[in-house]
Amino acid sequence: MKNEIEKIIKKEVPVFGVCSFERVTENLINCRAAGRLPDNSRYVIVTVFPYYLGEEKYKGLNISRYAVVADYHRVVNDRLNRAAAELRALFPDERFEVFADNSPIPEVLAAVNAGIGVRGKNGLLITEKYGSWVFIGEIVTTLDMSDFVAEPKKTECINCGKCVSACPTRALSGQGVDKQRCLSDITQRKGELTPEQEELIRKYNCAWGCDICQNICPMNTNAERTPIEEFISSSEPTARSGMDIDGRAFAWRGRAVIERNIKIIE
Ligand code: B12
Repeated sequence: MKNEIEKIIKKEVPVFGVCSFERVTENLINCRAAGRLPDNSRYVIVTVFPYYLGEEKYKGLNISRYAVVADYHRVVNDRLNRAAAELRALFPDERFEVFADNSPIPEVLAAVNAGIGVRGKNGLLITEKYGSWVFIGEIVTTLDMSDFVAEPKKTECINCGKCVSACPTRALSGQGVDKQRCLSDITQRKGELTPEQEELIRKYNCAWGCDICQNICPMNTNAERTPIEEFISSSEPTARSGMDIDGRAFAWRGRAVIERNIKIIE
């Protein structure tokens, strides 16, 4: 049965691991999606979707790399929903709930506990093969998956501190991210920005998100390119005024925010 489960998941996603639900219960994120958590959740099947495309695909870049590819919320949900449907057919008495980003699961913590990678000082998951250029999604289940659980060998990065020093807003302390300071968060805020915030967006030429702490990371140097077809076939490194935002990672925030930022950098 273990092989069959593995085959179903691997058909949709190149890397996965399993951590017990207990490992994340103390840190669950309070959100609406938490209502979908099964009462007797036992395991989290944590999956990662690489998105690095190779440097040549980032010419003219004015958004962060994760927003260059098709909206990962759709890609991850579509693929994991397919896997969950097959798992439900195999185990009709068990529950399989799919989450990605908009999730009560602290995804980096779950991925580290599932042995998929280490946590960087920038708070992000860093995998051996794809670096930190990965999205995380998960299937929470009531199925006994104890056979899949393996203790992580390593949980923390090489600790060089380059991300902490490179962050222009000093959002990184080494313990995690200060959301209020993080430039990625600033680019996503609604309404008017302060002149200092506008200057940051202009200086780093980023209309959406921020990759400074990942670009500097030595553990990202040899990251492999994504094998995910939906990401390879749909990349667009430049955001322009009046563009079609449907299917892009910033669409959920509405047109006004991305248009405001484009105006700042143009
Ligand atoms: C809210 C959010 C943001 C906010 C706030 C970030 C934050 N960490 O608070 C903002 C808008 C700033 C943001 C920015 C980004 N985000 Co974001 N974000 C999230 C989201 C939705 C929730 C994060 C959260 O609130 N976690 C809970 C808090 C309490 O976690 P924490 O502060 O890290 O605290 C934990 C640690 O301190 C940990 N801890 C302490 N010591 C140790 C030691 C070890 C060894 C371990 C394992 C843990 C640990 O315990 C705490 C509880 O888990 C997650 C998706 C999810 N559901 O997890 C995506 C997510 C973390 N984001 C993601 C991405 C891609 C980004 C950006 C790179 C996007 C960009 N290019 O602009 C940036 C990166 C900025 C950065 N350095 O974090 C990815 C990360 C993928 C990866 N490789 O790790 C996620 C997982 C989404 C996804 N599904 O792929 N994000």
